[in-house]
Amino acid sequence: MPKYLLHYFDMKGRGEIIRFLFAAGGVQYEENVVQLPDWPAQKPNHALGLLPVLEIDGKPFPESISISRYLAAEFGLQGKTNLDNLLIDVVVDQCLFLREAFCDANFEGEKLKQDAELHRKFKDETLPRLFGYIEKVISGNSTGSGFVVGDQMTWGDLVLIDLCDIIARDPSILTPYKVINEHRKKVEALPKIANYIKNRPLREF
Ligand SMILES: N[C@@H](CCC(=O)N[C@@H](CS)C(=O)NCC(=O)O)C(=O)O
Repeated sequence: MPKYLLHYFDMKGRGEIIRFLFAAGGVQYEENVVQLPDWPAQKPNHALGLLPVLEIDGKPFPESISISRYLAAEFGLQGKTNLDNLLIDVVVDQCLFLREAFCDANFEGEKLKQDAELHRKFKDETLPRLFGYIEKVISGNSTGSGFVVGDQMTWGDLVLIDLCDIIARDPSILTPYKVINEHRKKVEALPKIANYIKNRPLREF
């Protein structure tokens, strides 16, 4: 097994999906948790000047989703067919779009903001459209497993629960989405995931 070192901030953010993958894979890794005041000194050490970065045997790789897709392949958390992997990628893309839209409506840099119109648009237009689609994907899974694809959890399921955790800051926002709520409960109850969530540091974002 290679030696893994994750560089990310003391927040869930874009690093949490990588932590979820290590938990789901049952694989050990080390973490350099960067505190914000220390970041300006560390930023020039990273080729893109952004985190997360995962070092694999000392070689650094940026980009949270590229890293996640790689770890999913390494840990057996991809789909079983190319078509399943296509559907996972589609769901992951929808989740990324929703994360951006949610952050635009709620954050100004590190600070919280409340843009009422962006918030309304997110809740009443963007979320129903994209979650409506994702609910159809889950309901349409021919195995009836309740996962995004196939009969086992994949990294697509982890990306979705990670997104739900972020947007559930306002818990009522998820109420209309029965299939997604059931999916979230199911994935969060899987032993390795439940154990990770129970023991992870308390981080709001
Ligand atoms: N597409 C990149 C985006 C990375 C990114 O925007 N990272 C932010 C934190 S979530 C960052 O490093 N910000 C610090 C900075 O801009 O100096 C990914 O998904 O990994």
